[in-house]
Amino acid sequence: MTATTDGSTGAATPRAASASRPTESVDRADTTVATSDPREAAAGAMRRSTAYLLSRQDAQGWWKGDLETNVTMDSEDLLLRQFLGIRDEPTTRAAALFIRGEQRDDGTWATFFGGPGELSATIEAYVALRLAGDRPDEAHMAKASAWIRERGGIASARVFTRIWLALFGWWKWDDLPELPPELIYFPHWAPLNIYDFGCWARQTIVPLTIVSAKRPVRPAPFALDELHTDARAANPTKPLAPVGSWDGLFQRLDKALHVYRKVAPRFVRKAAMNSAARWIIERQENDGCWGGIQPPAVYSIIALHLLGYDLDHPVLKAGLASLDRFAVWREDGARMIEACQSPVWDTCLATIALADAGLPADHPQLVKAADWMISEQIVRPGDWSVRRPALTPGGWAFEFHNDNYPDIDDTAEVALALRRVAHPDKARLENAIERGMRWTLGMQSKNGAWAAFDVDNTSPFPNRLPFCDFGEVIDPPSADVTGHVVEMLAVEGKSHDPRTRRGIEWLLAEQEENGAWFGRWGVNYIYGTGSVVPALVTAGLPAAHPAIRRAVKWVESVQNDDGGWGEDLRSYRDRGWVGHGTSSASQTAWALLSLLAAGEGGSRSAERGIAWLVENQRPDGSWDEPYFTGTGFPWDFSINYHLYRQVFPLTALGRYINGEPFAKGPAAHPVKGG
Ligand code: R03
Repeated sequence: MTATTDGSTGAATPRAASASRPTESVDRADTTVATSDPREAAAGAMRRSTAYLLSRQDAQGWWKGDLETNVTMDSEDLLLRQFLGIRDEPTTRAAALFIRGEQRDDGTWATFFGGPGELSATIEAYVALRLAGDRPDEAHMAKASAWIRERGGIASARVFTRIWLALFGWWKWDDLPELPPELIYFPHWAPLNIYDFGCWARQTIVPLTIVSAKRPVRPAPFALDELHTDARAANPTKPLAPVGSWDGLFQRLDKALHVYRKVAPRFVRKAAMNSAARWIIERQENDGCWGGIQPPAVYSIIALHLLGYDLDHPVLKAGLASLDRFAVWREDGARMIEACQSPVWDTCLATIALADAGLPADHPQLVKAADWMISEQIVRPGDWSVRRPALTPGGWAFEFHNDNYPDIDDTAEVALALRRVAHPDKARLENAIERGMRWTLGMQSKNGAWAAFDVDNTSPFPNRLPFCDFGEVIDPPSADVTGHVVEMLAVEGKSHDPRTRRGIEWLLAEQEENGAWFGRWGVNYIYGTGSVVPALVTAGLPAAHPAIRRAVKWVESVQNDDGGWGEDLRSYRDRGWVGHGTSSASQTAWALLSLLAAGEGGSRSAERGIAWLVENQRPDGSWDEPYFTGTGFPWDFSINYHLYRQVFPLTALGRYINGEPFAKGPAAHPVKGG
């Protein structure tokens, strides 16, 4: 279907299109690119990008770009070391170098490139620099502390920040929400049981129940008066919300829990903490980390240490060693902590990109990547099994080590990547894809869509807890993940399976008024739309379908004058930024993926987008991208995936030149100018 519709849409000639839009950058393209033929220029860019990406593969077959987030990671790392009594000078110096380098001119720290100063990040960074010996009266410190006080001081920071400060007596434990360890006893059908939380929140909350029960306070290495404001002036005791309201109910629940803490039978508490500890230890991964992400790892280490595990205990030793592997050392000696590592995700995306670029399916580097991905398939049950006890395992996780939490997004993309490789052991590859697909089908939520990690993780209660004031705490289905799954199912010949159809129906119902789809794990509507349009077309929706037409119209309507696309993180807060922002390589590529899948590869809009990629490529075949285009939690936590800027442009260039990967028949749009 792709091929037939393309014939007609590709008919608009570039000349005619450019005549109607006189201001565009045709001239610039002609002067900066070695050739005046846009297709030849694109092919050259594709070749350079292919060579660059091939050169970045690890000998074991994987790719991994840095996963850059913000200085809370580095600050908390120093606070953890301080708490455990293992903070050393070289580590402190290297972390402080990184943190100082991230400070903005106004004295604050942001949580993404170009973003506004953020209170909790600024407080954590300030405290970390004080640990490193920076004095409060130094200009950069005074500027930060003045700004913090202006914003209400520590009292106005998020719960996690205040927990870190409570560990040193800089904040009162009693002024934090209660997290009772008895939570571990709630059965999986009870409201607010740990399986009602998204897996990342669950893994974080269980150790924090122990910390919150123990309320440890280590001697503060210095006072922090400069970050406190008159608490009552800044935060006058707010009246509780009305009794009948949900907020009112949960506020009173928290008050009740503060009372319960004082009367809880000691043996119950102790047993609950031991159960929580067992739960944690059972979930430690082979490399010593927890869930492959920073928060569960640091809080699990603290919690177990508080229960008497000393730092030489194998569990803690491995845990601490795993944290060291989250450190990226930069050339200037600065040390950056990754929140998480993305090798599986990067490897499947790189494989897809290289296949799109026309690398032969049996290329040794693709076979090597496939081998590595197959070896990463998870064949044991995980926390997802609580809701799907009968489902056979077979998913992939995002990280090197996270066997307990495979995710549906990675599983769909790995299956799509494996499908592109001609592996000498065909049966092994087919078996891996088949298992991954079965697992994915089993993880469909009851609304017909797919979430990242769990099934039907949509309880309204977790979000109501006063504790939950940062990020997302549940894992409901999203359009971007569902798009990836539908594409994978379609490629595997399941377009007409009723389960795929339900996913498609859900996607069609989920399309926004403007024609776009929301981006839960990437910024933002450009990402969501770039996932859904190729999926729907691969599943057989004609490019002329009204939903596809509306999406194309939207994508074209938000193209920047320079030919690229960008969408600012503020789009998560402010409708005015939806689809708008400085052009970036990954977002330009996502917009192009929508257009190309919709048969618009011959359009003037697509051509200008391709020209943007060509013009902005560096001589070594790579792109630069300061903008954070990955989403951990909309607005609250953003990610700059350092490989996004390479893999997505290569996929877009490849599909522009070679056509859609799964289109039947000839290249998806006719070669022009020939
Ligand atoms: C892109 C698609 C694949 N995708 C997986 C993406 C994983 C992204 C990294 C996850 O890293 C995390 C960082 C976190 N921070 N804080 C939390 C957290 C979770 C994951 C967090 C927030 C609230 C609670 C608990 C933890 Br409650 C920094 C599907």
